[in-house]
Parts: sequence; structure tokens; C-alpha cells
Amino acid sequence: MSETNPAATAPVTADAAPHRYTAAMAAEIEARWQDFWDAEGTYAAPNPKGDLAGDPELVARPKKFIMDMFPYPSGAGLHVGHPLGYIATDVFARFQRMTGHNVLHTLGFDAFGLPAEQYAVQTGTHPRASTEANMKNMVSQLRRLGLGHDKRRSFATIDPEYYKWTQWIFLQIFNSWYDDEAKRARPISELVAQFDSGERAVPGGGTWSALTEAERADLLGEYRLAYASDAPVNWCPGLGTVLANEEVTADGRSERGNFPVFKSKLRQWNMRITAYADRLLDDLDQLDWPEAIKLQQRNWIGRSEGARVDFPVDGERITVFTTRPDTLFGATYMVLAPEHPLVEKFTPAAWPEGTRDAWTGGHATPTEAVAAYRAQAASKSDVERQAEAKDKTGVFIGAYATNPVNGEQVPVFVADYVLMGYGTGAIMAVPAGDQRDFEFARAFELPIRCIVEPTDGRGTDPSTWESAFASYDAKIMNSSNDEVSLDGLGVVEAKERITEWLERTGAGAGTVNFRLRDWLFSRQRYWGEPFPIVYDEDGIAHPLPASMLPLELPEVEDYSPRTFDPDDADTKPETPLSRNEDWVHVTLDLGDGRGPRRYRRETNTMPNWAGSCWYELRYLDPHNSEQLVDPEIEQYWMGPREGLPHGGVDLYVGGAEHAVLHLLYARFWSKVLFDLGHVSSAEPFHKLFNQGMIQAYVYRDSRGIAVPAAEVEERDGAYFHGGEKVSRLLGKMGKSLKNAVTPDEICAEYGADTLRLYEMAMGPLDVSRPWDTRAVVGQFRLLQRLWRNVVDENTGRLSVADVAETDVDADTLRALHKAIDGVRQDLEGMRFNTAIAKVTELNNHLTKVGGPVPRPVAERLVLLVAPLAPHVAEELWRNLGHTSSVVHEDFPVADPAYVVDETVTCVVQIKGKVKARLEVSPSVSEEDLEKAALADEKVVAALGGAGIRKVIVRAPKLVNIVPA
Ligand code: ANZ
Repeated sequence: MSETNPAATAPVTADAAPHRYTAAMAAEIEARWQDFWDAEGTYAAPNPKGDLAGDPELVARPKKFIMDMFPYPSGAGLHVGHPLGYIATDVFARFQRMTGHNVLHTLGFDAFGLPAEQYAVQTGTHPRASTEANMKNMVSQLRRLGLGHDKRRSFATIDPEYYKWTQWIFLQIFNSWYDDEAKRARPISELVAQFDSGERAVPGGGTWSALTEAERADLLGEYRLAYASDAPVNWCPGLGTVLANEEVTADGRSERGNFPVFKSKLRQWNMRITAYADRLLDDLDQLDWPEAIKLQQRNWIGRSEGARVDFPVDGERITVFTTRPDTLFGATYMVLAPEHPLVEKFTPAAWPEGTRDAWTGGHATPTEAVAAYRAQAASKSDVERQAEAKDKTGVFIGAYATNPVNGEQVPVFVADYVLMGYGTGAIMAVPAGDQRDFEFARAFELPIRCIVEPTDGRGTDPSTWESAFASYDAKIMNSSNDEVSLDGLGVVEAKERITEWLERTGAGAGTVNFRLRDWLFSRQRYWGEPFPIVYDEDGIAHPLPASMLPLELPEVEDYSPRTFDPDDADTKPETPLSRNEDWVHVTLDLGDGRGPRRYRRETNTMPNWAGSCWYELRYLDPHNSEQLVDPEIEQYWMGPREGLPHGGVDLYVGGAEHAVLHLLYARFWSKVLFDLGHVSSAEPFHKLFNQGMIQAYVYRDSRGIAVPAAEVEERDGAYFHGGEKVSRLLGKMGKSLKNAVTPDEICAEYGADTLRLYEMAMGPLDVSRPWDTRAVVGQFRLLQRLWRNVVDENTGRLSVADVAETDVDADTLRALHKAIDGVRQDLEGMRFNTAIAKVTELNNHLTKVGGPVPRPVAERLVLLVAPLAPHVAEELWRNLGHTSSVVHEDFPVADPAYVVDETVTCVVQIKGKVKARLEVSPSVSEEDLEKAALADEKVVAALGGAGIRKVIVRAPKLVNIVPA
């Protein structure tokens, strides 16, 4: 059977009863209420002030800001997997509205980025044109779902009025520095004042006033939170752009496009996110996020405690970072990363006497050997270099360093297993304790000294070992000099003692190292925010004054990126904006007292992450053209309060794939804006929830090519496409796998309320689940029964019994109040699937009882359904005679008198004789019942200390105990 064959469901839509709930009726009801809600502004959330100010009674309520990760308007449109999260937040938002909150819920578009540009290149359409067409399509798809968005607050990141503020934030970041003592960002002008007054020494001596403009710019560049630098960056010739570390996969390829990525030295913009490493780590503790995401952020930030140790070399020194300073006595050689800036300085013209052949790589001089090795290392990715299994390569640079702890001369190598981007780019090698060092030492005939007592029986002679020995439980040995002895200590104590010695003698110090690198912030793209930066004739960067924002993207003839042979590491990026000479070269008066001058614009653009770094703030005050966000409005929706120590959005729902990209970047921007006093919230998203994925079956023919799922037929448990047998596997849903089901199809067949219910009923929200079009009808039938319980299908008239609650039978009242209690708790806890199960149960109960449903029950049933299936609820609510929207009604509250479980009597027998009776819940588990029976006084007494051979439990009514 086809997955979306309309014939399969025809019987439920073609119907005799003229007022039955059908797809056609759903379509009519849904369109009508959607128009009504739009016209009435039903979902408008009032601000405390400004252009969106509104009903003071609503403003006075506690607020809830409920947000989705906004979509990228892809040309493929939505499939039923996309709205899963949007429906969930909508249900939750509606529930919050009905429980006394002022709820902000809206949706915008993240619309800069690569796909639009690639599509533009393929088709010759301008990225703006295709992006806008895609957004239009998505807006209508989303509208059909009846999402209760405050549409006044929607925007796209490509709107100049929006990216004006993205650029403005860039300028704030550019114009600030991180004060390590105060542990916060401060305006760069305050740093200048410190240099100028002498309060802070100008590095290298001299005074601020004696520095040239270029020298000042360079010095400030060392401090600015947004800075340009020439560091090695991830260059991806296949995409024609540089990438952030977060955009490079574990095997050294671009996350998008899967092209090789190389390290290349290019002048690029960076964000000094590393300054915030500690705070980004610490504040995680207070966020209500899934542990898995917190862990990914912690690992990405990668805090390592250890020590910095200096190894003298000819009056200079090599500084290493180690997490194991306790193994210093076992350091028998050193390694510098091939790119380490000191390599040249320490490499002599000739091999020193006694150099082993194995160390030279067959080269006549150290200079030659190092040059050849560097060239070889440059062609490898970091991951290839670090691979545990690979043969260790390297060359001796012809120099020796002094191990500070024992004065030994240890040879210095370059080897690619040491990375420039981590620690200090140099290590002390301890072959006995580190496997990579062990393998290297074996390959290069270097000494291996046993400095921890192996606990695995291998003995203390490393020449007999097959691997390094690593354990935190072992004791240190062979590790003492005249001043310090680590022998016999455990690792933790030894670390402390040696660190203290290093600090006392000045040979080193305890330190913390982070894995996190600064965020590479420029891209060689057209379709992104232009940088509000110009360069003067001396190449000094100047920020544009805020009055010149937004700096709009110019129209260009050719917006395609220049891409290259994906494997050619020696290529250089070219920015599309640089092709527009008139835009690039300008005469401007920056208002800095220098008058009009010639400038060259920055032609890189910002990465597509920029726009999503602060969008939650724009939702608050979307039309503000004077300020980023009005402080009072920001404080109202985002400010810290009880349960929200750093403030932020109350609920943020989206995919788990953004753990270290968007979520880390957005937290960083928040903290900078907080430090600079622009916002009161130091965290953007207090509670995060990751929804699961909707999966779909992928059908493949014998060649492994996906065939359209809608054309596949099932016969006797096998699947066929055009007569050919095909395989079936669960996978992603999407155009490329030819298994996409669109919300439009389902809405046409059943209506949006059914789609909403089905998506919410499929399983717990955080779990992935397979889509099954054939199962959707189950929720449609629920709505039909609901309808039938309130409206007469033949006359279309209300069919409820106008009686008082006191006249309702006790069973029904119990069913009602239990449902209210359960649904309330489930909606609050985002367990939408179990909430639907409880609504279904109540509805079935009413069907079973038969007769007209008492009005007090019918009304509350409709209210319970309202967050989940808002259109049908609104329609029934009005049918019940109400004149105001169900959206703002109060959610029912259960009467506790009916919620307490009834009990049943459980008989406890010993050897078949009744010894006790227990009152227990009818749903008691066998385990609990057994425990309760064995703990009962009478049972204990009757057993009289005898052991138990067997307990037979038949919950909830019987426990039979057989004594030993
Ligand atoms: C001596 C030592 C002895 C080390 C031992 C380990 C075990 P984490 O935990 O990830 O911070 N290291 C330091 N910088 C490096 C670089 N740029 N490239 C490759 N390796 C580097 O790892 C820190 C450890 O990784 C450091 O501690 C250093 O080796 C190595 F039994 O120093 B260790």
C-alpha cells in the first residue's frame, strides 16, 4: 500500500451524516479561525511599553517567552518532520496562555547562508529573490498549521533593519576588550585611557602618546574582542571560503559539502570567545539544558588543568603545556609543532656531533630536514596528524633543551603529532606515560624512563614494555632531585608538589588550558552581513559610525564565490564583494575629526551564525530603530528572576546538532552584551529542549538508489516499486531520499488539527519516531468522536445536556477530573503524547456512557483539547455559546476530591489462608504490592520469622505467600 494513497482513507471522509467532522469541514473551520485570529491579533503579546504596548492586565501576568530555533528558508519547503518542534512549542505556549501567562511566541527566518547562494549560482537568480520566494512559501505552509505566533514580531535576518543591529553588535564587540581582573568586557576606550595615563604599561616600554597610529591599532588589536589576525585558519578551497573550527568535522572536512580543509595563513576576522571560556563553562551549571548538550559544550571548551614548564635552550626557552607535570622526570625529549615560530630560531646550520642517523630523516643539514618535514606536515589535516594508529614521524632540529628538574640535555624534534593550535604548540615527551611519545621514542631510539610504578605486573624495565603505562592510581618513582622528591606519591599529590616547586624556582607555574579557540568570523561569501569596517590608506581598520548603519549589501553582477580544486591547498580565497570596485573604494567622513578620506571597505562577510546570535532580542522589540532593544522591554521578557538566575528565554526548542555552534556563539554574544550593559540577561536560553527527529522509510532498488516512497506497494510483507522488489530501511525524511511527506498533503487529507495531534501523539517529544501516514487517521477519528460528543452529526446542533455539575454521575466526574489533572501535568512537563492519551480516554468514556454529554464536562473537554487542536476547540467553544476566544480561557483545574485514586482490597494469604487485607491502588505494580504485603504487621506476625520460599502476586487483588 502506498504511504500517501488518498484512496486508503477515503471511507473516513466520504460520509452520510451531514454534520460529521470531515476533512472538508476541518479545512473550512481551520481557514475561518486562522483568518479570525489574524484579524483580531489573538496571539499578540503586549510589551510593557513602546509600539507593541498593550493590555496592562496581560502585561501584569508572569511572562513566558517560548521560542523555536528559527528555520532556514530552504527551497525544498517543509516536510512533516520540520514542524514537530513548532507544534510542540505552540501547544506549550497555548497551555501557558491558558494558565495565566503573558506568552511571547513568534517565528522569524534565518535567511543568510550558503544554500541560497549555491542555488543562486546554479540558477542565476539573486539570492534575495530565491530566499524571499522560499520564505513566502514557508509562511503559507506554517500558517496552515494554526501556529499561534505574534506575527508583528517576525522578521528575517536579511532585513537591513535587522542586520543593522547585527552590524551594530559587531561594532560593540570590536570596540571592547576583556578585563581579566574584572572578568568582564569593557569599552576599548577605557583600555586606551589606562595606557594613556600609564596605569597600564605599554608593552615593550614607551608611552601611548609616542606610539604611531599603526602601532596603537596593532596594540589594541591584541585586546579587542573582534580582531583581525594572520593566524593559520581552516581554508576550504572546495567551498572557496574559510571556516570556523566548529564547522570542520572530526575528520578534517567541511561540515557542509564534505570538502577537505587545510590550515592556511590568511588575514581574517576573529571573535575572542576564548576570553569567556571560564564563564561559558561555569554558567552552564545553572541552565536547564539536556545534560548531553552541556557535556558537548564542556568538552568543546575543554578545560585542562596542568602546568606550564620552561625548558631553557641557549638563553631562550621552550614553554610546554602539560597535564602531567608529575612526569617531568620522565621527559626524555621534546617536540615542537612543525609550525612553531621558534623552530627556525633553534635550528642550527649543521648537525651537532653525535646526532643519530635515525633522527635526521636522511638530510644533510637540520635546515633542510626541517623544511622538508614542514612541507610534508602542511598537507595533512589535524586529525590525520593526531591519529593514534599512524606511524610517528618527525625530525631532530639539531638543538637540545634543558630539563629543568634534572638538568638533562634533551633533544628537540619537530613532529606532526603535536599541534600548533593547542596548549603552547610544544610538549615535553614522556614516553613511559604517553602512548604517542612511547611509539615515537621506539621509532627514534630515545630513552624511556620508568617514572610510575606499573600496577599491572609488567615490571619497571621499559625495554620490555609494549606500550606506555598510564594510571592515576600508581605511585611515582625515579623522580627526585636535591630540592624535591615525588617518589612514593600518588599522581594528585605529586602534581601539587612539583607545581609548587616549579613556581618556587620560576621554572613554570600551574595553569589552565582550554581547547576552545577563537571564533573565525569572516567568510568569502556574498550572501551575508557586510562588516561595518573600512581600511584607510595605511591599512588601519576603522569602524563605521553607528549612523552609517545598516551598511547594505551592494548589488553585484556576480555573487558566486570563487571555488577551487578541493584538494589544492595552495589556493587563496577571493571575496565576491571585492568585485564591486565602486562599493569597495569610498570617500567617507567617519566623524572622527579626520574629515572626508578615501577608504577601502572590508569585503568579507559575516558567517551565517551571526544573525542567530541575538535574534531572541529582536523578537522583544522588533521595530526599534533607535536601540538594540529597549532595556525595560528586555528586562520584562528576559531578565533574571527566581528560577532564571541568568535570565533568558523560558523555553527554547530545536535540534541537538547546534550544541557547539549556534548555542555557544549565542551565549558568547549574550555575555558581551550583558557586560557592556545593553541587556540584563547573561544567558540567552534558560531552558533548552531537543526534539527528536521524524524518520521515514527509505526504499531502495537493487542498485541502491532511493525510489519514491509514495509509489511503493506492499505485498505480503515485501515492498515493490514498478514490479521490482525494493528494500526498506528507516532513515531521514527529505527530498533527496524521495520519502518526504509534506504537511500540506496531510492538512488537505485530514486538516491541521489532526496533523498536530498525530505529531504530538507519536511518542515522547525528545525521541525520534518513524512517520506512518496510515496511522494519522487514528487522530482524525479522535476528533470525529470529540465532535460527535458535542455536536449532533445529523442536525449540526449542540447536543450537550444543560445540567449542573452536581447532576453529573460520579464515574464521569472522576474520569473528567483525573483527565484534567493528568493533562495539566503532562502539558506542563511537555509530555504531549500522554496528554493526548488522557484526552482520548476521557472522550472514550463519554462515548461509552452514551447520551448527551453534560455541559460542564463537554466544556472542560474542549478546553483540555484547545492547546493541542486549537481550531476544532475554538469552533466547539463558540458552538457551546461562548463569545470570546478559547485561546484566552482559563485551563480547567481538577477538583482534588475526584482525583484521589479509588482503592481495591487486596487479600494476603499464607499457605492459602487469608491473613491480611490491604487497601491498594488498582494500578499498583506487582513489585510494590509484594513489598506492601511482606511489610504488613499481620503478615509479619503470621510468618513468625519463617523464611519465604515463594510469593505469588496477582495485582491488585491477591498475594499468596509460601513460607520456607
Ligand atoms: C606530558 C605528559 C605525560 C602528557 C603523560 C600526557 C601524559 P589534554 O588533556 O587534552 O589537555 N599536549 C600538549 N600540547 C599538545 C599539542 N599542542 N599537541 C599534542 N599534544 C599536546 O592533553 C594535554 C596533554 O597532551 C599534555 O600533557 C601533553 O602531553 C599533550 F604521561 O605532557 B602531556
